Amino acid sequence: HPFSRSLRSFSSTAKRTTQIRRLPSKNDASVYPLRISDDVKNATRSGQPVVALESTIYTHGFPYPDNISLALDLEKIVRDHGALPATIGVIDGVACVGLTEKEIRTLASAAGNPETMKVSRRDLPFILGMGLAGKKLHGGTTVAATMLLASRAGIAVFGTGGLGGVHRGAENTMDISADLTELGRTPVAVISSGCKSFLDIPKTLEYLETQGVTVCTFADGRTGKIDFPAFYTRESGVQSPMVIQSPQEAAAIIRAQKLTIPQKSSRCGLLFANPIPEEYSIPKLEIDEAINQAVREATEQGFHGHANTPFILSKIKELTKGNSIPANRALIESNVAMAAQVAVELSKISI
Ligand code: PSU
Ligand code: MN
Repeated sequence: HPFSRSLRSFSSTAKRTTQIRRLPSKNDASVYPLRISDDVKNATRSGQPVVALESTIYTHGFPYPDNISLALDLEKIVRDHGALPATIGVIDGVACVGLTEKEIRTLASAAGNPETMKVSRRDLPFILGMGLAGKKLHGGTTVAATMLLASRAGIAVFGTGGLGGVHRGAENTMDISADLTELGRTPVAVISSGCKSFLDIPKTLEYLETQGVTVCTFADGRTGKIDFPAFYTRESGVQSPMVIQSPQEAAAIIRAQKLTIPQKSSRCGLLFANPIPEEYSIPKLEIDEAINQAVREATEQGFHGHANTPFILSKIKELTKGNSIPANRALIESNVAMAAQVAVELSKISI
């Protein structure tokens, strides 16, 4: 038929003259930009405990090759506590919930490569869309993007190191991490060591209150006034809005939120702050000095926007001559162990 011939020649011309590939059809599962592992699907369906883990700490936090051993170690900690780990990240333009060991190695090995993206909420459509269009990038997901993907996969608990927050001077720069708005809109419980004091901690807590986010600090037996922790140190000088004593209490709070707001899209995130283990805590004065200098240099050298946090993190590492690394590692391990315990407790009470 002459018409079909002309269509054929039109399409082959189009193919030669443009670089854009045919986008996958909606039923083509092999090129769907989101992949949830079978283990995670089975566990969430049957109510088994699952813990989400982020990957910006591997791509833009811990250096290679320590990041690989950390990533595998965190997964082991979750398993040892009787829960399933789901490390989340973007591999070759596909968002993966439940990375394989090989994929974790690939992503962690891509740390330091300028093409490797730090993926927050705003970056997800870009990196996944570019993947569909043929440019396949790797990316480490931040707390915000990890929460979003965890929630999509039906995971309720997420363990990490430090949370993004309201930056110092935000009244001028408006630099407020998307982690905070994500907590305001996505029902995932995040267990972290609070946030680093290069951020403005009082403003961060104000912002979370406005967003309706429940913020509790684990007091593990301590009584009296408990600070919201500042990552390397247990003291921030800012009192925690609420205090809890155990993973059972955290699980009960998650359960209560679900019972009072049955509709998932109306619920928001919860933040459980787990102070750094006492023996690793760095004196506040010592760490404050390094943090203040890091913030000064970031301002002087013009590192703002999404480049600000990674710059400050690497500067702190340099200024403390690597002394901050064991503390950093210890607190992440402790948070992930706590997250696994919370997930296990939650699985016992949610039928
Ligand atoms: N703070 C830390 N360590 C980190 C991060 C923040 O102490 O690794 C990472 C987390 O992935 C967090 C992200 O979600 O940085 C926040 O970046 P931003 O401030 O650009 O939103
Ligand atoms: Mn920011």
